[in-house]
Amino acid sequence: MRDNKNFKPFTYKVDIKNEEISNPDNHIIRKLSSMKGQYMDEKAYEEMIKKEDCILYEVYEKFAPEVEGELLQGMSIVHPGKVGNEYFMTKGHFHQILDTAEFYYCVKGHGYMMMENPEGDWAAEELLPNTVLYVPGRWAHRSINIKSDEDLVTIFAYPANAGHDYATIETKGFRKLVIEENGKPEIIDNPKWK
Ligand code: S6P
Ligand code: ZN
Repeated sequence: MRDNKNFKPFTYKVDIKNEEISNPDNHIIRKLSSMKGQYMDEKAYEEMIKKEDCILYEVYEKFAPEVEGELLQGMSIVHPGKVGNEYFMTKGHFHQILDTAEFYYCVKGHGYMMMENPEGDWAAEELLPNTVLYVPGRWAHRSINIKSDEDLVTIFAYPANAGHDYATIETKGFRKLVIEENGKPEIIDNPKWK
């Protein structure tokens, strides 16, 4: 939808227990195979994918016209698990229109949002139920689930015309990674960061 002249107000229900929103317009399922080269331990990745191309995360979207001023919304669900000692996470992206922000509201689980901007700053904010996270424009963002037995579930909203730049992160990676060390999450430098 490129025009919002006939777009009407709407409501939808958020079902936290079943991790669903009512009448989603889209359901994205991202599997291990879509994350090639993104995890630090490539051997662990290859061994895991040989066994099963498992689901890492899912997104339910509510569309809005892709014009300035509208908001695209949805629910993001990162499943628990690790590749080697690195937690399951989203691909992560900059918005194509770099100066566009995003709102996140965590409803379930425990994790981090890893963020960085082209100016060289990075930030990792903890996500727990009822935490609201504001990702300012210019900041790439990736959700990371640090629980071993529960999904990380967030509600998000961002400008519907923002678009996604996945290529920058696919090539460079994030500066920092979140891994498990002695049973606890640790933020480390990404040895492959370019
Ligand atoms: C979109 C927003 C989220 C993510 C989702 C999956 O701008 O940040 O809907 O799309 O969490 O992450 P990714 O990096 O695969 O799009
Ligand atoms: Zn985003």
